Amino acid sequence: MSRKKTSKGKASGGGGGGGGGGTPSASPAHGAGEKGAPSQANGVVHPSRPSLSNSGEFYDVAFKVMLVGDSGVGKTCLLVRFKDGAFLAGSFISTVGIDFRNKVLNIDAVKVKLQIWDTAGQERFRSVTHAYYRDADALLLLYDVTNKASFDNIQAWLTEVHEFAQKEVVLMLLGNKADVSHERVVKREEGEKLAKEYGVPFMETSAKSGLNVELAFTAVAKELKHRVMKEPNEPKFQLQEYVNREMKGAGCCRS
Ligand SMILES: Nc1nc2c(ncn2[C@@H]2O[C@H](COP(=O)(O)OP(=O)(O)OP(=O)(O)O)[C@@H](O)[C@H]2O)c(=O)[nH]1
Ligand SMILES: [Mg+2]
Repeated sequence: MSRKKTSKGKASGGGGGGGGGGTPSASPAHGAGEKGAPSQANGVVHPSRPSLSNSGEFYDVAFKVMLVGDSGVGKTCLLVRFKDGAFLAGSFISTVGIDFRNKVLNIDAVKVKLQIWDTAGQERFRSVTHAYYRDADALLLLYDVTNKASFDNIQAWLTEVHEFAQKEVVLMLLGNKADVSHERVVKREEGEKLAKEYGVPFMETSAKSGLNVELAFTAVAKELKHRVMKEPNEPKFQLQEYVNREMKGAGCCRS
């Protein structure tokens, strides 16, 4: 594919097709503004239609990434940490409906725009979020290592993913709040075991300390970029191997 520099919004491919990679397995994100302001109709919150933005950075390819998981696991905090490098401490404000933020990463000299959709974990918004799965190129499925129920619900989340997402969606399981030690109820090994059972890459993260946050999004961006820009003889990108290598290199979290 050509790697024409494209300003924000111009690689727009309505309905998840066109532009960017142009393959169904890696449909680029729709062209969009920097921040989606949700609108409300009949009590149901919908994001505004993606709009063109002139304030944009340039990018080569764009993808949609969705954050899913129970309410309170830290989806919004993870996104804020990644986007702004800050932690939302204090009282918990549960997300209403769905919202997105854009971030451009430089992956092997290619500018990859991630349009990251932050979904509400609360049950009452489930039907709203289902509608967005189909266009997602990647899903980050979170649980909270201090909340056993959020871990037990991963199976149900995976069932939803298989029902509503594209077959080729890039999936990653994240055990968030790894900074908490005294209240931890899910061991890292349990997360690893579950991930292995379902064949999905896994790592623990902390939106509070920043542990592995950048790595999680970078790994997904690398996988997606590889899918659309792989040279014919280049081997397939191994997401879990990359993550393991990077975590070891940082000496951060594997005993
Ligand atoms: N210690 C710690 N607390 C965290 C971390 N991530 C989030 N929290 C806290 O967990 C609570 C919930 O975080 P949110 O990011 O709002 O959770 P959410 O998954 O977006 O929840 P919904 O929007 O309801 O789906 C907040 O009080 C955060 O401060 C983390 O990595 N470590
Ligand atoms: Mg939230």
